[in-house]
Amino acid sequence: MKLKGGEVDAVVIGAGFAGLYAVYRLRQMGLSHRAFEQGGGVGGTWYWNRYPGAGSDSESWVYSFTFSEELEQEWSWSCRFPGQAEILRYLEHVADRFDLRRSFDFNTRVTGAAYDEPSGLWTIKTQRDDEVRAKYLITAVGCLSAAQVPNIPGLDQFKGHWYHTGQWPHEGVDFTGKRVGVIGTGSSGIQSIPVIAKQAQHLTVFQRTPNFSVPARNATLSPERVNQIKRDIKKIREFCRWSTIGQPYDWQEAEALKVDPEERNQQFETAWQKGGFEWMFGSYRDLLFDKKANDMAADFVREKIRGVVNNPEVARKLIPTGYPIATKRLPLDTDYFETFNRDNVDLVDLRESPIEEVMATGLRTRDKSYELDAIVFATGFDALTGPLTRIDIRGRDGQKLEEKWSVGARTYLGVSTRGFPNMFMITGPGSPSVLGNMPVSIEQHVDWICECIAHLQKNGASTIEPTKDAEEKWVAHVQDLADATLFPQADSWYMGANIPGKPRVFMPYIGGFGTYRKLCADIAEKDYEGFTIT
Ligand code: N01
Repeated sequence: MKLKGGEVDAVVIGAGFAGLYAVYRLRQMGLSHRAFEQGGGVGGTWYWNRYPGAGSDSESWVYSFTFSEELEQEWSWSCRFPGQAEILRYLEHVADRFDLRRSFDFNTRVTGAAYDEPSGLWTIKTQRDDEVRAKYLITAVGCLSAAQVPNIPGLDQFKGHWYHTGQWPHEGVDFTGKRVGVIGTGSSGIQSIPVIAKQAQHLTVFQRTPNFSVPARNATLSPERVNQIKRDIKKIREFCRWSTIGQPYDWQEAEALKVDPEERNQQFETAWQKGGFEWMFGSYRDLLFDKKANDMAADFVREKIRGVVNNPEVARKLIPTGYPIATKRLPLDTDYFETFNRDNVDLVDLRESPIEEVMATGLRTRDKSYELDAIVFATGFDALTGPLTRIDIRGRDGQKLEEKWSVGARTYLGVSTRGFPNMFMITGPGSPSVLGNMPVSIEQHVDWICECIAHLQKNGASTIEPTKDAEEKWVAHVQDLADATLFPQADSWYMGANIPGKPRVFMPYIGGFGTYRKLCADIAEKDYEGFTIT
């Protein structure tokens, strides 16, 4: 098919890690493209999430691109877990170094994309009334980009300022002398609470579900350590690619239930002192499969919380119960539990006394009113499906993606969905995505998608889309894998449980990054088995 004027081969939506790399690859392939980004610059997650304390939970040297050896060697990270500003600087550097910005229209939100059967093209519309036609639609919209502010009566009457962590003002917020309320104790709350507490006159934390958290133990990297990482980086990266969660460590062979208690405690303690996700995901392989094993890890953390928090009543409220550890996304923290020992910090347990309304001067729970100058919503996102269904995407016969997924996301490999030909989702639902180190998932998806497009172009193919059978089997497989773990036991955003009315379905693929990578490669090798190519 020959493209006419005003048409491009591909449209990319988003300028985070995924969109930047997609544009880089499309350019290398000599395909015409346009890219749209609703923010005023590159960065995606790191453009929007500027709340105090925001930063990566993956080690800096693996939370970055691998596609350019020069880039890898030139860029030096300052610390183990870089903050938002440093990651954004990195992504801006990547955009400049590879001259990627000129492909993007910034401040331009894609409002809709519709597939036109006769021409085999997508028409993409933006809020600035652009209309572009493209053979391929590549969504790089992120998994956690659709911010969720709960519908609490009275918010419009509030006389102070309120913020969502995922849409933080670029000029920053000064909480000095202010009475602040933070709602939510997920990763964003747990990162921001200790920092806000140090600045605000008073902080009230409104907690619905207590969370487990592991110390990050962030530290600056010495020049020697930076050099050593750069020397070893190829090996480290290769390990990440084939590991379970895209990190430079993996489950141990040993099982918590089979080692003696002293050895187990010693292992937990040593890893705790080291900090980071490795405490959980470099530990015993049965922790996420066997409730008894999981309880051992959970009890270890509960004991740590008791040991840190001075007031036993506050400790009781902070101690998570009722769901297995790490089945809600495990946060890393810097002095989170210690923060509740401060004189200017109070904890409100919303399970005992739920929020009833926002007043002009603060918040009222069932039992008490709290005077506040500012409210921070650390209340999360409509994860994985939200960023896609908030765009009016229509496939064959005008079918809306939102309608197709009203019973839960249905995809093949998390990269495509039947009825939406030539639409590729980078880290879509049904792929490993959020279950590990995002840049690893993103690069694998972009590479696979671009090789698939190259295959279609080479063979003069018009469309690709999954067969009904392949999609059904994939959805069932993703579910079976999740059901074999403890994950479905938690009301998590992985399950869609944080969004009222969202179907309760475990969304990511939990079979491991390496296994998934191999599966995708095999499918491509077998002439894109499970897809119909016309
Ligand atoms: O959101 P969350 P997040 N009333 O959904 C509570 C990534 N991330 O922005 O548990 C009262 O985890 C809710 O309570 P409950 C990471 O993948 C990464 O913190 O539903 N409370 C919960 O406590 C992460 O998992 C990084 O009962 C309400 C909190 O708000 C994901 O983003 C940093 C409520 C939401 O927690 C999302 O994290 C930050 C209501 N109506 C985020 N509604 C790093 O890599 C919700 N809550 C460092």
